[in-house]
Amino acid sequence: MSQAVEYEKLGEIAILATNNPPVNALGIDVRNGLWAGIERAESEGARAVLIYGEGRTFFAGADIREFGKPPQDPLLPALCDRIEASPLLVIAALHGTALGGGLEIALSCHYRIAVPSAKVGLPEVNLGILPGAGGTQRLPRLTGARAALDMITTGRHIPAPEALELGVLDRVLDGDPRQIGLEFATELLQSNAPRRPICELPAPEGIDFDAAYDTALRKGRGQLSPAVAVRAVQAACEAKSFADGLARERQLFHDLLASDQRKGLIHAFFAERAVSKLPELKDIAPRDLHQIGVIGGGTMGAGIATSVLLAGLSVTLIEMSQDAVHAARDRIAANLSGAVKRGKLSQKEHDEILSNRLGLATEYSALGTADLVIEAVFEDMDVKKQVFSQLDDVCKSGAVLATNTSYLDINEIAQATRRPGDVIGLHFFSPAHVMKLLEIVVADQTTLDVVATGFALGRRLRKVSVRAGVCDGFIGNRILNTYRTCADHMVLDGASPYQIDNALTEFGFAMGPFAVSDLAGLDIGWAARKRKRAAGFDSGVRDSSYADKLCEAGHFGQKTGKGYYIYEPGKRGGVPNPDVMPLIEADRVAQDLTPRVFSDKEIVRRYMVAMVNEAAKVVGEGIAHRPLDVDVVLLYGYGFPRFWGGPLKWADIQGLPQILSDIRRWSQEDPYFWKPAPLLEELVAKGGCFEDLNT
Ligand code: T1G
Repeated sequence: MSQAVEYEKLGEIAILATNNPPVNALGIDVRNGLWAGIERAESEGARAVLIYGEGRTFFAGADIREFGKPPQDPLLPALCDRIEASPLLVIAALHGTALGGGLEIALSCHYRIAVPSAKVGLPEVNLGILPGAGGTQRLPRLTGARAALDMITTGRHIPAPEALELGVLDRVLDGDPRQIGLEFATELLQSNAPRRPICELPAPEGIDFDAAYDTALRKGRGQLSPAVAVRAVQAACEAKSFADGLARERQLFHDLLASDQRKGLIHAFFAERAVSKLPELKDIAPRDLHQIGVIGGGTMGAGIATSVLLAGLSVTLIEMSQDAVHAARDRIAANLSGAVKRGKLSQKEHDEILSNRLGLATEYSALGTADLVIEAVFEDMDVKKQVFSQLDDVCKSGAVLATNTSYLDINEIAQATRRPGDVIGLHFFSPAHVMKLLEIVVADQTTLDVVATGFALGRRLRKVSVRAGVCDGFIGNRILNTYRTCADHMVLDGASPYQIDNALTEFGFAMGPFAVSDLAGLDIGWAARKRKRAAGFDSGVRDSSYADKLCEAGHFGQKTGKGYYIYEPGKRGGVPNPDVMPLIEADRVAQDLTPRVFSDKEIVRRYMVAMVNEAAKVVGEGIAHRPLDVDVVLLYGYGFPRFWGGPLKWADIQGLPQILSDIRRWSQEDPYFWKPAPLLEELVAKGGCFEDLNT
């Protein structure tokens, strides 16, 4: 009997208790244990079997780490069929999250009971696959095709009371899973309840599956698994037999298992969990975090304060004047009202936060007791230095001094204090109370416990925190600057901003680079270009003026209703601004450039290769310690399509040698922009890939 599954017999009931921390994943030991347990119960004359999980949850699914490895029998589908076919009454008692293969095991049982806080779901589409152990065939027989499709194509975790209503569960009862399971099993035996194998239920009524398929494809924006899962549920309704439906599910499951999207999505699953695990922080305790200070109540400052308040901490926000204090309070109140509207906060909590946990002041002395202070003032080095020297004077010893700068040199800011070891970058993304990404920027003298404190804050704020080193733009903005420049170059050479945006949304981005610029505000790029021009461009940099002309005309994008697109109030998205192409054509003429035709394929390739090349430089220079850090930054901060796993996972899937040869070919036309990253050359030379550097 495997160690992972404990067997016990109480009267007529055999009990199979699984203990495979952290989430009772259905790895080979668990599968063997369950199979052997069923057989033993049958051989020892039990009348019923109770299956439940020890620890924090029922089975949270197949063991994802086994994907891509040689399969080991018994496989999950066979185990589910074995459980369902048992002549004994099999009952599952659920708590925590019964997900994927975990719910499929429960569906192969004859009765299901759960504690009220339990959740059930089939989230396989989020891993680029579909439920492959009968979930697409058994669930619709209980809930009907429409409800099953909603669960399977969204991957939603359904609370137990709703699952009871849907017919997935037979009973919801408070208590310990083992106890409520035993009571339910006893009651079923006493009432001679029949076995109820779901496979014997009639096929559910069909719906318009072609329409459901198209909807899933459209919503997936290039991700295939939800749409393919529709075809599996269709088989549950249309197949001649349950076995035929299972076979169809299996075939579709294997198609997706072999797909690049599965590799990308599973990489994203583990990468987003690995980014906060830094070997250098093992055994390093973070400093205490109770009272947080925020300097500056503009959009970013107010968003950061909101994020901190929503995490249950107290905030003291400093602004220059009473008017600015009131404006900051209004912004925070508006953010919190938004959370009330989204059901994330009750009105009572809203009021309690504003009256008890938000302090507002104009004097820095109000920060004397703060454990950590986040500065979010105007992006100017002199202003930042002045703020940090004041913080140095007023903050208690041991306070962490953080800056939200998105590109300035944090080493230089730290030098404005007598405690550079306490200075760190906490780079939030706008809107800070919504965006999950937090770049934790470690300066040369930042101490490890201050880094640990940054990650501790990130956990409290439910952020995905990624460590970054100091350079212009850290990880995300530095790489953005490169692929954005590549887009500008393609425009000068003949592509239109609209063709580029379409090609990249087809590739899977929520928005193309020009629509993103309109959203962020064209004035930000304009200010950056002016700053760089003032500093003097390197020779070889290609400059363009069409974007400046748009700004000089007062068109800053969505905030002015006009940019690359024209936006009508109340309407989603914009229509191309007819003034843009003439500006671009004039720029080409002025630079004596002959436009050429770009295919969508070439546009995506150049854009992605530019991103990968700069990302390889960022890893090569140690700004990002691992390629997965870059992938997670782009996934959570820059709308990178999750099913590709991130730019460096995409690169590994595409193949590094071809990427390097593209760069070398394009460097003949633009040797300044297309310089191959040394790390990329090194990896290609030794036949390696970025994944090798993720361990
Ligand atoms: N396999 C292996 N490891 C897993 C795992 C799994 N299914 N689920 C979680 N872990 C690890 C995770 O990597 C982390 O490890 C630790 O457990 C805690 O997780 C045929 C084929 C259950 C809601 O998609 O959604 O069944 O980082 O940090 O925030 O149809 O984990 O500590 O080393 O996420 O409390 C379907 C995936 C599989 C569920 C808990 N199941 N897991 O969230 O903790 S496919 C899923 C989750 C399948 C069949 C198919 C969440 C969670 P480490 P955590 P959490």
